[in-house]
Amino acid sequence: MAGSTRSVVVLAGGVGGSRLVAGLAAVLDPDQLTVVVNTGDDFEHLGVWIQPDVDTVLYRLAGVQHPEHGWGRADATWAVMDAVADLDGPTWFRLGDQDLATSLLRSQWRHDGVPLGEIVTRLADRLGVAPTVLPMSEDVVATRIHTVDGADLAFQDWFVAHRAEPPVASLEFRGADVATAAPGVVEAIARADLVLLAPSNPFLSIDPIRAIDDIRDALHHRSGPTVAVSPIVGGRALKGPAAQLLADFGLEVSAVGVADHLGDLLTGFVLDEVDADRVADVTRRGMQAWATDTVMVDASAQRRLATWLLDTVGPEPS
Ligand code: FO1
Repeated sequence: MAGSTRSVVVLAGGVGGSRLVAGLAAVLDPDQLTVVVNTGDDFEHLGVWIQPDVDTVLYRLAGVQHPEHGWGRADATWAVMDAVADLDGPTWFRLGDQDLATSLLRSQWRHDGVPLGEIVTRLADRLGVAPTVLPMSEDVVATRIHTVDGADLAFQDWFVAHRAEPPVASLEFRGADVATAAPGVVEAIARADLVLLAPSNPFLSIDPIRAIDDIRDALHHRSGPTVAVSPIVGGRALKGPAAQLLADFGLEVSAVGVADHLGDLLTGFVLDEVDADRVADVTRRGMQAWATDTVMVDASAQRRLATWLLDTVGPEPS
């Protein structure tokens, strides 16, 4: 690891982002890594408060995430969902028994008035997760999907119940205008040698985070490098609706489209090697650009990309 990269902050959302987080956790000491997680996907369901991206990151760092889904837990059993179905309850959002335990405890602590950052810390400690995991805010920020045909959908309703199919006119991060960064977030960004944007959905995972004024300000005012890894490879998202949203919003459906969307935040952008021919198009936009193998097919690929990033895009050795 480059000697000068002592503290790294990574902004992350769902499944794709959590892979890079796992790679960074494998090559950095825990006190060198802070993960700031999107909470725009959070919602109340079956009476419990669910935080999908927080849980995806925690389970991935704990090594207990569901291998196929990427969300929920590897050892998932579905007795509760089966019983809910028997009682004609909602089963469109699949909560495994073990995953439900996380949300039950979270909901109890939330009712007891425990701040969200403390709840995430308790869950991280109990899952044996060593790096610092912070929610972007302790205030509720809810991603709403305004569809082309005029619907105003809650994120999970659009993403899961409607399978992310209705074309999107605009996104709203309801509550972001009055939300503040969770304790520790602004400080971590300000002192970070390197801020990384994981290959998460730029609209659904990164935009809610930068919609919070003091986080956006901290990102704009920091002196060190801020580098994103493209979630679009060869014109396609490896998982999720990022490519479709680029098209819905009239942006180029490519890594360059993502660099355009995130541009004013970034000092650098990493494309996958299949898009190496587009590096010059990104540098023309006034940021550094590199191409490497960004597809993290397994744990060693996660570690390899993390090591490459720390050796290549980190601050110049002092
Ligand atoms: N995504 C689905 O497509 N179907 C599901 O049934 C589902 C259940 C689920 C339960 C807990 C959880 O933490 C995440 C879950 N997700 C499910 C993923 C969820 O929609 C996340 O918001 C995505 O990972 C996007 O970040």
